[in-house]
Amino acid sequence: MIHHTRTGTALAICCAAGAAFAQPAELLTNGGFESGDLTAWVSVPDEGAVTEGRSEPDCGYMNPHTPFAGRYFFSCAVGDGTPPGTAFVRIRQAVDITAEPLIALGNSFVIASCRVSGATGCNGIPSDDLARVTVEHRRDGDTGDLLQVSVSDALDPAPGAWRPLEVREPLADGADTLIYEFEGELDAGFASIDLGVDDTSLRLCHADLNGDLVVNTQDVLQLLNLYQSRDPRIDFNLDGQINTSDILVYLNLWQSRC
Ligand SMILES: [Ca+2]
Ligand SMILES: [Ca+2]
Ligand SMILES: [Ca+2]
Repeated sequence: MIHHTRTGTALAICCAAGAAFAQPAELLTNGGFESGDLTAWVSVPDEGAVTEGRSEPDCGYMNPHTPFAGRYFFSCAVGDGTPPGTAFVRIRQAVDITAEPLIALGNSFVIASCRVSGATGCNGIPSDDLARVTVEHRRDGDTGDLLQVSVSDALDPAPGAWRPLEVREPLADGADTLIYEFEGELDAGFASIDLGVDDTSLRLCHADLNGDLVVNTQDVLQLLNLYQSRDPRIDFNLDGQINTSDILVYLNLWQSRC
């Protein structure tokens, strides 16, 4: 979250022991599924459901059955065997970013992430099925021009373990809508897998000042260069002036690596 922060306030945030640093805004609604239903999400095809963690036998539909966080997660059966399933499942959410601050900075980037788990069928054969996160950058709404697609590496959802899946990409110029999509896909030769997804997240981040998609000390050096020239792009508190307040706001972003 970008705050319109005065120097004194920023100093207090910066220097208070144990104080929380500014965090970028979470753009997804119901990203942890804690409403207990698929509010804000679209499921394609309609083969999955929000599931409450509970104790069940170690094989069968709705494994894994323990959420990564909270009480609820999204679970789906991907398969071509019995009972009939589907070779893929997707959940999608479109996000309007026109009201987000600082997206004109030119070096903003997108982080999309989730936690994924899997479970093998009752035969115990390890699965080699895939999961990935995709973000579409669009202009003129969620059915408008497709500007860019960001895709994570595919992940084998190891049985029982929640594993992170993440994509970082520059925000396409002119994008006003982002479409977050999680996809689980059955690998050829296997009959079925149960996938769990939780802790989904989509954020716009601004701390990568040199545009290499990594936030490290090189970006702080770049900040000092831009500060010396009073570059208007580092007006991080959006007050029309370039001063130490902007440095403090940036350091909060930098601390969160976003
Ligand atoms: Ca959850
Ligand atoms: Ca960087
Ligand atoms: Ca400023």
